[in-house]
Order: sequence, then structure tokens, then C-alpha cells
Amino acid sequence: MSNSCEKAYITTPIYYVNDIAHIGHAYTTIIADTLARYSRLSGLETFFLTGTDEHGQKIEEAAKKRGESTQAYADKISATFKDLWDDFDISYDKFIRTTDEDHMKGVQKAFSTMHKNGDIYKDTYKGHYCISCETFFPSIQLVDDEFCPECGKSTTIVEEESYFFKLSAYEDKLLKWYDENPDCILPRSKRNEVIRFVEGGLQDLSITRTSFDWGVKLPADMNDPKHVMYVWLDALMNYVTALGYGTDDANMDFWPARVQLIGKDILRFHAIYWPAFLMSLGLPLPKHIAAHGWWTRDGEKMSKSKGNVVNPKEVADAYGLDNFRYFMLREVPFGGDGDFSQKALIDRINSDLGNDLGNLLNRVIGMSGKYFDGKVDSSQVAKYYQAELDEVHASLNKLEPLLFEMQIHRYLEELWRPLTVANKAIDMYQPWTLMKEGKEEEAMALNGLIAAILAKVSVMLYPVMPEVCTKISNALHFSIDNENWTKLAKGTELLAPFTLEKIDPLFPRIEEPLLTQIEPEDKVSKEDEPKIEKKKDLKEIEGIAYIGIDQFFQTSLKVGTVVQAEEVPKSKKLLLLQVDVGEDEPRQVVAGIKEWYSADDMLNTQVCVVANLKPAKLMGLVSQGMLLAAKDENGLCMIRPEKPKTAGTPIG
Ligand code: ME8
Repeated sequence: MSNSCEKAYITTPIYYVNDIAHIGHAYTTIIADTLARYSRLSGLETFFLTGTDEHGQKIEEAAKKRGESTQAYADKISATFKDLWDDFDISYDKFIRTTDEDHMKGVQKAFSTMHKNGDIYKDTYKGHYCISCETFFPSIQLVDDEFCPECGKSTTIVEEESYFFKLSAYEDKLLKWYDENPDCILPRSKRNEVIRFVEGGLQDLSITRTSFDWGVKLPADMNDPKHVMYVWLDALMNYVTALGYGTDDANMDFWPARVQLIGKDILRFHAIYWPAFLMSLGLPLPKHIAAHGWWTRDGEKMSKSKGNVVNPKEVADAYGLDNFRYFMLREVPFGGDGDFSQKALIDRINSDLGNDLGNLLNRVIGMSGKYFDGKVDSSQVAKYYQAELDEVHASLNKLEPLLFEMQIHRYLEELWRPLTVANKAIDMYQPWTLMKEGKEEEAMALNGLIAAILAKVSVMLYPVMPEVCTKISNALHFSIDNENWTKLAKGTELLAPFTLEKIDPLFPRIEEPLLTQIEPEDKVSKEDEPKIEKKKDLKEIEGIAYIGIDQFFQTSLKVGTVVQAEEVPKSKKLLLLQVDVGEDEPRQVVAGIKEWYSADDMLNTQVCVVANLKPAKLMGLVSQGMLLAAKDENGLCMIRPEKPKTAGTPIG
């Protein structure tokens, strides 16, 4: 997608007010927020819309069940969505409600226009209606002649007078649109699904109901007061009524939308009905409709009855909002389904965020403080580290298209490459060695390189992690704005000299799940329980002393890179190693492995280090860690990661 349009309009679906928000809703909104923040940062005039969908039989019934008036009930639930997004600092420009007066006027205007254009006629609808999906289904699509093919719930037979939209007349025009705009529906695999569906033939769509009245009335000139609009016609129109369609047109110059985000469950409405409605109204079609996958909980669909719904606020409060945002966007390829587990979230925080990103900032703080009185100066970086800069800029240049092709997980993956370049540069050039050798300018340039990489990464990471990146930019004395997006992230400029102060660690390590109450219920059925007990007894008889997972996590195991290795004079057994475990300076480790490994064998290899052992002295040398190894009658071998890992990566 090109960056040529000067305005960017980003939308989320509007959420039904029959239930409160869960992580699925938060996911859609966070992706949209990320795109909106990026658009603003890149200098586009941006309008970001979200809101609530409040009409229809489903909402009327939900209110009735609770003994509340429908409007009062809708007000209450709509406010919970708005409060949550405010709490999450979602940067929406408008929060629309389908009960807003202006919206309802706009929908009536749309109905009149479609009618005038000859796309609406009156007939009788006879068929099956699923209240839960607010959808009509022809009998051939039902399961066992009764049940909804989407949600499996029982459908109701409806026979009533209805107005119809001539959807069948748009079949060819829709197929032409899909054909001429290969990225109109993302991911592309979803576009193919839609094309197959449309090629199967489209039936005209019933767009009014008479059996209930919680909805937008037909325009007065239709003179048919017993009809209310079909909830999907009402709801889809929000994307233009929010811009003033049908009232003052105030922001209609934002239309067509740059990206309309939805979940895959509502693709048909957005990829078929919505463009057909727009064509009938003579409005341009959105640039991209992007459908993401489904979040499940420990492999199961989330539902209240199963008690496995993940509350996004609880997760964000416990783990940090930005960490949660990063996790959701990094964990699952866009379009694929994702499974929420605290373990996966903790792994991302400790590894990608703590180890790769946070630790890098600690290293700059450490280096600057120790060697340069806190000063960071990038002026000599190009003299010593041009190759590293080139690699970093090559990665940064790949980013923007990935974001707007909805390859957000790949955007983040690519954004992590500069961090790897930075971590590798420290391991390779070793500032402590440069300082020992008196190469102060080179060491300062290395420090400047790392700070510049952190700055560039945090500009591009800002749309995903706004709070954390603002902290990094404050520490590095620059601001995240369009000017620095142009200079630092898109361009090749580095940071102006500054003095760095220590800041609190951004990602304190998380040792165990922080939310016990959202862990799944014990899924062991009664029948299975005795068998499991029995196994445990057997193990106890065999003499195994069990420890809990919390005891295991008390040991800090890390990947280390041996950056220096030498023999300990007069010792047959000991090697003296300097091992980089992702801290300011390498750890000194005295290892009893000389019988099996020479110093040369160990140099530049990776090892597994027990990193929180009390320092010990061996032959007068302090050892600040222990290496994992396995020994049998054939000798000893080191335990190493199977593939190279960044120094300091936690093991567990
Ligand atoms: O469909 N995983 O509203 P809705 C991922 N009002 N995303 C999920 C999800 C899950 N488990 N559950 C919900 C409606 N979502 C209509 C939309 S638009 C004109 C009208 C997300 O409250 C996903 O984006 O059922 C889905 O499309 C949206 O919430 C639907 O929310």
C-alpha cells in the first residue's frame, strides 16, 4: 500500500452492547490504534473511529432479560467500552453510537438514496433468522434444517413484509472490484473465500423488520412506520455517518477508509454487503478491509458459560498495557487464530522485551555511566560502525509496507533485527576491552551506535508501545514525532549528544503467572483423578524429591557468549572465562572444564549459565556464575542452545 494519500481513516467494528469487552475486542481496537498512531506519526491527517452497535433484537432481548429499559441498558454497556478504551489510551477521534441522532439521520438518508436509485423494493420475507448473528439464512444453509450455520443456535422462522436490497444486481460489480484490487481484502486468502462465495450467487437482502422496534425507523417519506432497519444496514452505515454523511458531511473528505479492521466472523458483511451499499450510494469503496483471526483461551472458544473469558483490563493491569499490546500483535500472524496463555505472554515480556530491548537500554546506561560520565555522543559512529548502520537502515526501510499489508507480526520481527545488530556489536567490539586498550573514541562511538539504534527502534515501535517508547525517548533526549520519524527512522540521522540518566528497568523480569484467577479450571475429569494421584505415589516411592515450578524459577538460567577464555595458571582443571550474559559487563566465570575443553574451544561459543549463584572464589579468582554441563563415563560436554541466541536470553 502506498503512502500517497494525505488523509487516513481507520475504523474498528462497532461492538454489540450485549456483553462487555474481552480480549478479542481489545485485539481489534489495539491493531486499529497502532495503525492510527503510525499514520499520524508519518504525517497523515488521521481520523480513527470506534464505537458501539446498539440496535436489534439481540440487544432488546439482553435488556429485557436484565429487566432494564433498552436505552438505559445500551447506555450502560456502551459506557463500559468507552471507559475501557479511555483507560487503554486508545487514540480514537470519535466514538460513535448507533443510537446517536446524527447517525440515525444518516442511515435514513442512505435508505432514501438507495430507494431513489432503484435498489430497494418491498416484498414478503419468508425464511430463517438467527437472532444471535442477526442474520437471515436460506433453508439450504441451515444445519439439520433448523440450526444457524455460523453459531449453531436455533433459528426462528420469520414470515413478514420486508424491504429488500437488490444485492443480486451487484454480483458482477463486486467481482470486478475484488479482481481489480487484489489487496482490497486482507489477508489475500480471505479475499479468495469471498470471491468463491459471491461466485456461488447472491440473493437479495431483507433490510427491514416489523416484528420488533428497537431500531432506526424508515425515513418519513417512505410512510411505513411499522418497519425498522435491519441492524447490519444500520451498523455498517456508521463508517460514513461518523464523518457526517446525511447530516453536515463535515469529515467526508476522510472517506474512503484507508483500513477497516474487522474480525473474520464479520467478513461477509464487510466484503459483500458494505461495498454493495456504497456502490448503490455512489460512494467510493474502502482501500482495505482487513480481517484478523480469532482468539481462543487455552484452545477453546471464550464464553461466559465456560468461565474462560479473558478480561483485557485485568491482563493489562497485571502485566502492563504496552506489554499486552506487544504480545497480542507479535504473537499471532494477522489473519491467523491465536491462543491466549499467560505463559506465552510472560515469555514475550521476559525475552523479546526484557532481554532484547530493555537490557540494551541498561547497557547504554551502564556504559555511559561507567566510562563517560553519562555522556552519549554519536558523532563518530559512522567512522567505526558504518556496516552496522547500513544493516539497521536496511531493516527499518522494510517496515512500513509490512504494517499496511497487515503483516504486523513481521513488522515487529523485522524491527527486532536492529536490536540484534546492537547486541552483537557489543559482544563483538567489547566496550570494556576498547576502554582497556585506550580506544576511548571507538568505545564512545559504540555507545553512540547503541543509543541511536535504540532511538530508531523506539520511533517505529511507538505505535505499538507508546508509553514505553516515550520513556525511552525521554531517556535518550529526543521526541517521537513526525520530524524524528523522518530523520531517525526513515532517514539516517543519529542522535545529538546528550547526558543519559539512569531510569528504572522497563521490563522487570516476571517469574510466575500474575493472574491466578484467570488460570483455567482444573480440567481433569473426576474419572482421571485417581490415576493421576497413583502416578504421583509411584514417583514418590522411586525417591524423586519434587520441587514446585516456583522453586525451579528461583534459579536464573541464561544464555551466555564466551567473549574471553584463558587458562588459570597452575591449575589442571580450571579455565577463566568472561561470559556476556546481556549485562553492562561480562561475568567472570571460573569453570572446571579444562580436561575436556581448551580456552580456544570455548572462545566465542555459547553456554548456559546459572546467573544467580552467590559469587565464589576458586584459586583466588571470583567466579560469578556456573556453566551447565553433562558428565558421564565418556567425559563432559557443555549444554548449549541449539541455535545462536542473544546473550542474556533467559532459559526456562
Ligand atoms: O459483530 N477473537 O459486534 P461484536 C478475536 N456489532 N476478535 C474478536 C473475538 C475473538 N474471540 N470476539 C470478538 C459485531 N472479536 C457487530 C459489528 S460493524 C459494522 C458491526 C472482535 O461485539 C472481532 O473484531 O460481536 C469481531 O469482528 C468484533 O469483535 C465483533 O464484535
